[in-house]
Amino acid sequence: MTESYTSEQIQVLEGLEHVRKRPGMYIGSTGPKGLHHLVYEIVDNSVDEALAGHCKNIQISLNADGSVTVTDDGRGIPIDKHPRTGKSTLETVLTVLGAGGKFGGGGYKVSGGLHGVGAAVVNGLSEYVVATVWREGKVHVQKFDRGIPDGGLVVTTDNQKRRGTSITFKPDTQIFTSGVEFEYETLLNRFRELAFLNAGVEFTFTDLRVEPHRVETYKYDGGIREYVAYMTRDKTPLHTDIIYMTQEKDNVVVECALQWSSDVYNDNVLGFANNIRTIDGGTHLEGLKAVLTRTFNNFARKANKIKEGEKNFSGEHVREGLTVVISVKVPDPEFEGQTKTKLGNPEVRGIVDSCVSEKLVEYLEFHPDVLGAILEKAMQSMMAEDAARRARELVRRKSALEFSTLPGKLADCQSRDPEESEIFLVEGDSAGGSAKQGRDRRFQAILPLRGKILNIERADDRRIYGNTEIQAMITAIGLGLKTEEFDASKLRYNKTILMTDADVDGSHIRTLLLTFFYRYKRDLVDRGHIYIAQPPLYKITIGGGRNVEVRYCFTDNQKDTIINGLRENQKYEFQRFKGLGEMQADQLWETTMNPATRTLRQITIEDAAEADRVFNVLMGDRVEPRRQFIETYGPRLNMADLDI
Ligand code: 0RA
Repeated sequence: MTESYTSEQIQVLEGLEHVRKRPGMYIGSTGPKGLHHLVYEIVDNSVDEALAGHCKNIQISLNADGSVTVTDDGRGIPIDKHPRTGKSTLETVLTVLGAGGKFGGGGYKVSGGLHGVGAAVVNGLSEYVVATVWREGKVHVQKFDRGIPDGGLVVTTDNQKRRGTSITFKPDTQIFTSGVEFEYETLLNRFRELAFLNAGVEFTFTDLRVEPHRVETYKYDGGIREYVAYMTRDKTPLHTDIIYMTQEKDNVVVECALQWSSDVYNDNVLGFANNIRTIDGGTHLEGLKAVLTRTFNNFARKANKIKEGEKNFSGEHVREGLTVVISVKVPDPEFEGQTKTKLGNPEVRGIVDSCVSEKLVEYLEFHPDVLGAILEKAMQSMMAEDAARRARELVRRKSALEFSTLPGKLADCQSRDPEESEIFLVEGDSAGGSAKQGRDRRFQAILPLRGKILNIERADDRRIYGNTEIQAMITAIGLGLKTEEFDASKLRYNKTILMTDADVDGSHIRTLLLTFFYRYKRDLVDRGHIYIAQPPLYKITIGGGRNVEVRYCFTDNQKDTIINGLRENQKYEFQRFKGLGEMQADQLWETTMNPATRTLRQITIEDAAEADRVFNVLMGDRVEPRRQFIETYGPRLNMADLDI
């Protein structure tokens, strides 16, 4: 093409070079998190278009060649000449850092924290990008090679006259050196969340890498109301309607859905700012908590349920049994904290307070029965607290001693740096033995768990702390008491890895453990410290003598593919692992424990909530959901195993 570079082109090249040199600065890491982040980045642009009211459908597909395609039916990224760069807006958005955030003007960008770095960053970190825009009866296509335009816009007529944008990108293996494999479940969870948060927008997610292709579609016309309904679907409601409000004030949109359940004794508060889950809280949650506490105390005083001289409800009393989703959209969000998941904008506190207050008071005045039921629950919570405190104090004095020493059966690692250390929770002594032999003792600890883990729901605090298995976990991991706030600096390992057999019993134990973590220290799950090890199901030994080749399979599909791919008459031996205990130490290391070769599944809060739900359904008092569950999934769980 041309001879010399313009200053704009030089800036573009320098920008992309910096992105490729320091990807962590833009996407956090080049590990799986950063890799998945690329998809969110592109999807967020389409979500912005949906928030602006121009797009209803977003399709995401994982393609067979490892690329991802995100297609929407919005207005299409403009292809006219951009005033600053002299290139099309499309090319500008894909090559100029920070250009994406500016286009469109107004509206709410889903940008914040690590998000919002824009399509140019994804382009810079991709082996190739193909951008397609359908607009004004034409199809416009442009390709990019590691961020650099590979030719100009190619324009053809579009007989279908469709509208929209499609971006295909293939993450660059030169950048993502630890792997470029997307995990369907991880992405699916995020798309479900986005579907709940953006009422009426349909997300279709297809995996073209597997046969048969997998497709899931999410669309919730009820938005966060359906989110709350989904989370409380197996609980007993204290009131039938989900209380919902949405209001805009000073350009901040507040949306909130609440429901109390009678058979729940903690709270479940999910906060979002610009579609980002704010696990570290922030001003929107402070505003919400303040208004709830104040409102119910005012009503309780007015109804003389709390009399003069008596103390107020605390926030915890009022929120007992509450499931709430609050989602705010802020024009200029400030995200704070190490993980950028805490909303900082001070003005949001008051805006949430006044928006929620107005509608909540109105709702409660019109629904005195709901008000009465919530006040009654708060009252019981307050009374229960006094009794619980006395029990806890007893336990605390006793446990201070017991908790000070590490459990005897813990095979600890040598490292004292939690950042690099991990602990495997292994069921049974024989598996524990293999794990101890197979591990790298420098940074891997093993805690064998024997017997059935306590059903924490029915147990009071004294029994929890008295259970040796649970006590061992609490002390080894460094969880502290249930009522203490999560303290990351006390954690002894950055990763807690559940290593159970790949069978039904293994999955029972996993459900119990996840439920334990979910209820005892939800922060541990929320902050991504819990993982599940993936042991292989089969070993196939192909050939013999010097040319022997060993393949491990983690799914039936993999096994079938390998066996079907063998040459005729090729000899092979086939072994099915019935449990971890059957594996030799070196096999266990190689397939399941060695960080270089293993696959770990990081547990999300949705996974843990699902475990909690399964647990509730199977153990809870309500017969109907249990019957339905067993009809759907078959009587796979043997209740007798569960020590309840
Ligand atoms: C700004 C203006 C216009 C479209 C978009 C942004 C847009 C961006 C993306 C990114 C992914 N999908 C998108 N869809 C639309 C168009 C303004 C106009 O047509 O007048």
